[in-house]
Amino acid sequence: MANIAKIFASRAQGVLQAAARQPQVATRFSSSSTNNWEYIKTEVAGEGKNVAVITLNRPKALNALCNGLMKELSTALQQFGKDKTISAIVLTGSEKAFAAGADIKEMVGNTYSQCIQGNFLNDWTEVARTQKPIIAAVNGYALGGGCELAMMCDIIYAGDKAKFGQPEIALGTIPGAGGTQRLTRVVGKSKAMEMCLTGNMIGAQEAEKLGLASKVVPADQLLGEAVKLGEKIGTHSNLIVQLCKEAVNTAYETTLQEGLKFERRTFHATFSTADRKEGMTAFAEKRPAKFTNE
Ligand code: CO8
Repeated sequence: MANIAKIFASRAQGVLQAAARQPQVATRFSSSSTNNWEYIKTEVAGEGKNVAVITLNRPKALNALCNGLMKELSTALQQFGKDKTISAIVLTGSEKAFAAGADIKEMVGNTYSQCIQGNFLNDWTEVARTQKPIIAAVNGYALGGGCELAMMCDIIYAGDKAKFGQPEIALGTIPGAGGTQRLTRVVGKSKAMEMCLTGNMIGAQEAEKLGLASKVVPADQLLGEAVKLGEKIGTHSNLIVQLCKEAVNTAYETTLQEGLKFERRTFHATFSTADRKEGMTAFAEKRPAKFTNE
């Protein structure tokens, strides 16, 4: 919220100046009915109010991902997923911590049979299931489940003081929500092994160099840049963006040949949409496209 307030303040200093240096971000509270969140905050940002911002809000525990928080996050994602006015979702935390991992104190007494029978982790899959693009805006610590949560998102923007790590090994356990799998696919075996076996953290610049984060920005500009990215994605057809996201994700799930086949068929499928026709017609007529998400 503090970051959003800063963005508001800079807009008030002068619209032209803000346009040149800062993303133009307006916020309003979501019109969804379930807004009595305990562990998160939800807002809608951007000039067109089409970018949802979900802020993890458990500052005293560095946004440790307790069951209650993960349930709320899933609910918010489902609500924004169904909201036709929302084009992209930004997931963020505080300046000190995106999330310092699963809640260790909550997990400490768990037994194997409780994990199995309680379907432990079930509430962690919603981020990866969401059809709309999700941008993780990571300031501070993204550790353990926090790093895994960021990796479930589609794009990671990092504040310049962000720290990523999989420190589960020091707790006598291993990553359980993608740390040994997604991290390895992104940074390769040697670096993933080093991070998972030592628990050592890497900084934002290294994360960018390794392809874990796509951009590093000064911490106080992170949320604005992430919203700006969501707005840029939102200028395109939401329908085609979803198809494109699905095609890129398929690269992680299948062989190259199968992935290329899926991509080709999806490309062909865009020719059944009004937005493909509008996009190409608008180009030929030298005018901006007006997409209808049909
Ligand atoms: N769980 C619970 N509480 C936490 C967590 C956490 N992961 N991280 C921090 N906190 C709490 C601290 O206990 C402390 O609470 P209190 O004030 O009541 O003592 C408060 O947050 C502030 O933390 P610190 O005082 O430790 O702050 P520092 O600035 O000194 O240190 C660190 C910051 C380095 C981030 C430190 O807090 C730390 O090492 N945290 C734990 C990091 C970690 O090990 N994460 C991995 C957790 S295991 C995991 O994520 C497994 C994922 C598996 C899949 C998901 C399953 C659900």
